[in-house]
Amino acid sequence: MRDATPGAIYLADYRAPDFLINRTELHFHLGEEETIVTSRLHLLRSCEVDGTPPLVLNGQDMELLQVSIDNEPLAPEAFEVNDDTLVIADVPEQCVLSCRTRIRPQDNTSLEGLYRSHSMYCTQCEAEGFRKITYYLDRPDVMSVFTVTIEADPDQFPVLLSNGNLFASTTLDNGLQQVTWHDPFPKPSYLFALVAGDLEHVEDTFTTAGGREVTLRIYVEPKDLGKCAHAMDSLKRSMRWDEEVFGREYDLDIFNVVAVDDFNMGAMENKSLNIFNTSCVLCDPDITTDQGYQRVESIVAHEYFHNWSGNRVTCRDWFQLSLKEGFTVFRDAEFSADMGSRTVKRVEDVSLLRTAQFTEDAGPMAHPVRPDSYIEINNFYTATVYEKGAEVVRMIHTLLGPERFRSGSDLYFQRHDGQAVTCEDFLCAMEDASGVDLTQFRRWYAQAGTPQLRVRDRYDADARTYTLEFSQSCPPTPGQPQKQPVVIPCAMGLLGDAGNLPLRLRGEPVDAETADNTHRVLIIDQPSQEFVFENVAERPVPSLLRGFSAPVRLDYPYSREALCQLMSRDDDGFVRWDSAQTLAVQVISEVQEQLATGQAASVDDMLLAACAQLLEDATLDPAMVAEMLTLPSENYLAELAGEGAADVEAIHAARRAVQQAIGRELAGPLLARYRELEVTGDYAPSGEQIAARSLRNLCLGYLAGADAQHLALAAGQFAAADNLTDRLAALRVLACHGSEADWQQPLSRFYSDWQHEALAVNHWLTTQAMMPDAGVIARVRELMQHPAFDLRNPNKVRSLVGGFAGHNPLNFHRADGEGYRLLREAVAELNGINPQIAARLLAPLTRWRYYRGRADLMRAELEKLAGMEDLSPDVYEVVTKSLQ
Ligand code: 0A1
Ligand code: ZN
Repeated sequence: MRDATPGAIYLADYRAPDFLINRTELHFHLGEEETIVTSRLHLLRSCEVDGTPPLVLNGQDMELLQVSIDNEPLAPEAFEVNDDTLVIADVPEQCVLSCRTRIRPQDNTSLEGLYRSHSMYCTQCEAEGFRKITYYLDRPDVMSVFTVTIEADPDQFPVLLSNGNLFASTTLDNGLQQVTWHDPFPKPSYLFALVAGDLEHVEDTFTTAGGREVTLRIYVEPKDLGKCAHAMDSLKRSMRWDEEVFGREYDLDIFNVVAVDDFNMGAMENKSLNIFNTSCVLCDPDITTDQGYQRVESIVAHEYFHNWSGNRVTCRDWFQLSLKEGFTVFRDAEFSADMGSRTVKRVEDVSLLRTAQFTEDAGPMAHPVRPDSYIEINNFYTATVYEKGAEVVRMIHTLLGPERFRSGSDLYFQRHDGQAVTCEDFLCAMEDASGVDLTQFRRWYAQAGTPQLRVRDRYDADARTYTLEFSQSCPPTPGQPQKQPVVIPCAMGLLGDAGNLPLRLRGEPVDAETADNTHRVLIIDQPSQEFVFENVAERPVPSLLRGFSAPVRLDYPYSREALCQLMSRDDDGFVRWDSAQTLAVQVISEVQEQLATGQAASVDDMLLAACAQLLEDATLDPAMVAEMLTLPSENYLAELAGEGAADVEAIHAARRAVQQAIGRELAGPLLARYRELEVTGDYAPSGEQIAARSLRNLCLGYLAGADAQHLALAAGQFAAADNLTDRLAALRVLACHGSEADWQQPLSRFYSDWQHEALAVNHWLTTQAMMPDAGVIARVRELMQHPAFDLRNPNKVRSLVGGFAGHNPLNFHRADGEGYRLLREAVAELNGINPQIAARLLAPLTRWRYYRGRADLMRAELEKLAGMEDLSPDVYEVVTKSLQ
C-alpha cells in the first residue's frame, strides 16, 4: 500500500548489480500459524564495482527475525530495515548472508510470493513476488543455483515440491517430513517455486532426441485427477515440436506441473515446476469448451517453451520482458498453427491483437514493446508486450525467412545460454546469423502506437502497369509526440479476373525465383514509397498485408465488389477473412447511418450473398466459415469509430440489425448447416469436431437471433448436449435472444448440475454477466453475493466482473453510469485484496475518450478511485495515467 506517491522506474537508470549470489540455500518451515524462512545467500561483490557499496536487499510484508554474516548475528545498528528493503552497510567482498524471516502465507491475498490456495501452499514470484518470501536481490539479472529444503506436516502436506531434482527426503524426529530439492541451473528469483499440498498426480515419460528419459507429472487435487490427459498430451507434443522446429531439448530428468485454483494469470514457467491456473490445465468435456481445450494446449506449450526462451536465457531487467514473452508467444503460435489450422489460428490471434492491443496502443497506457518506464511492473504484462511483441518477432521471421531465422535463434541460445540479456542481444544474434541489417527495424521495440499504412493505386492500361503507393504514419502516444518510419513487411498479391496474377516488379531482376509467382513481400521503410508492377493485363484488386504480415492498420479504399472478390477467391486465407470483416464493418456502419436518420435498416444484398456463398460451399473448412461469418465485435466497432465518436447503443442496434437480417434472409441455409453439422459419436477436441461445432453454434445464434421460433432448437440442444461447448452455446443463445421464460430454467439447471465444478460455474457467471437485458447490473450485483462467487479468486472476478465490463458494452456503458459505478466499486474493494487484479479489471474505464456522451461519467469514477486512501501502486498507475 502507498504511503507516498509511487515513483516511476526508468530503463535509462539500469545499473548492473553490485553483488552476485552464486548459491542460494532456502529452508522453509511451513506451520499452521506462520512460515519461517531461513536463507543462506553465498554473496560476492561484483568485480565491476568500485569501493564498498552497501548491500540493498528487497523484502516486503515480512518480519525479520535474524540476520547474520558468516554465521555471526548482526547487531541491530549494523543494518536498516524499512518497508521494502534491508540495507547492510558493511559487507565483506565474499560472505554467506543468512536471514530468518516470518511470513503468513495464509493471509496473503495478493497471490504473489508464498500464499495459500484451498488447502495447499504455492508461490508466484514473477515479477517481484520473491521479495515477499525472503530478503533478496530480487532482480532477474542476479542468477543463482538454488537448494531448497521444506519441512511440513506430512498429513496435511504429503507433497512438497520445488525446482530441479529431489535430493533428499526424510521424516524428522518431530514427525515432520523434510525434503530437499536442488536445481543445477542458475536462475533468477522470479523462477523459484514451492508447492506443498495434499495432491495427487498423473505421470508419463518423454524421451528426448538426445535419449534423456524425462518423468512428466501433473499434480492436482484428487478430484481432478481425471482431467489431466489433454494437458499431458499437449506437453509431450510441445516437447517434440520444440526439438524439431527450434532444436531445443529438455534439460532435467523431471518436469512437474501443478494446478492451482487461485492464480493471478494463466500459468507460470518456474524452472521444472510450472504452476498453472486450473482453468489453463484441467480439461473435461463437461467443464471445458473447445476453445478451452485449444487454450490449454497453447498455454502448456507456452510455459514449456519458456524453458529455453525465458529460463535458460532470461531477461536482464523487466523492461526486456518482451524478450521472453514476445518470442515465446511467437513460438507457441507457430506450434498451435502446426497442430491445427494455420489460417484459423492466425485469424484468432489477429482478432485479439486488433481488439485488445490496438486499443491499448491508442489509449493512456500505450507503451512500446520495450517500455522506457513503469511504476508497477505487474501492469506491463500487456497485450503490447506479449502479442505485439510476438508480431515483431514474426516480422523478423518474415524478413529473414525461416532458415535464417532458425540460425538466428540457434545463435541466440548458444551465445546467451545461462545469461540475463536484452532485446538488443536478441536482435544482434538475428543480424549476425543472417547478415540482415535490423537497424531501422529496432524502432518497433522503442515506439508505441499502431502505425497506419495508407495505400492508393493507379492502373495504366496502355502501359500495362499497376502502381501501389504506400505511406505510413503513427499517431502520437503518451510521451512520444513524433514517430519515425518503421520497417513494414507488406506481403501481397494481385487478384485478377481469373485468380491471382503473376507478378513482375519494376527493377526486380528476372530470375527463376521471382519470374512468375503471385506473392511478394514489399518492404515499406520510408514515409512514402511506390512500387510499380509491369505487364499487368487488367486492373487488379490488391491483396494486401497477407497473413497480417505487420501489426498495422491498413487504409485502402476497397469497394464492396473488391472485398467480395477477395473473400471468395484470394489465395491468402487471412485476406479472405479480413475482407469479410471489412465488408461487415462497412455494412454495419451504413446501417448505423440509416438508423440514425430514421430510416429502416437495409442490409446490403452483397453481404447477404457473400454469406450465403460461404454457407453453401461444402468444400470450405467450417472453422474458417465460422470465422468469416462472425461479425466484428461491438468493442472493435467502438474502437474503429475513434475518440469521442463511439455510440454504444447505435453500434449495438446496427450490429444487431445486420445479425438479424442474416438470420432471417439465410434461415434456409443456416438451418441446413445446423442440421448437417451435428456431431455424432463421442466428444473429442479434434480439429474436425471443433470446426463443426463452431459453425453449427454460430448458425444457431443467427437463427435464434432472428426468429424466436428457433429458440426451441437452442432449448433442445441445451437439454441434449453431452459437452460444455454445445451446452453453453445453447445457454448463451437463450440468455441473449430469449425472454426470462426461455433462460430462467436452463440457467438454474446449469448451476444445479455443475455447481461442484468451479470452472463450469465460471462460465455460468460470464453467461449472466453478458446478457443484454436491462436487469443485468442488478443480477451481477446479486451474483457477487452468491456462494459461488469469491472476490479473492481471480477466475471468479474475471468471469463475472470482467465479463460484464469487458464483454457487455451495452450495459457497461449504460447512460445512468451504473455500469461504471459497479466496476469502480469492485476495483476499490479489490485494491486492498489483490492490487494486480484490481488494476487489470480497470482497463475498460480507461477508454473513456472513445465513448460519446459518457466521458464525464467514466472520468468521474476514475477520479473517485484517484482520491482513495491506500491506493496500491498498481491501481494508482492505471488511474493517474488514464486521467492525464
Ligand atoms: N510468465 C508467465 C506469466 C505470468 C506473469 C506474471 C505473473 O504474476 C504476476 C504470473 C504469470 C507467462 O508468460 O506465462
Ligand atoms: Zn510467457
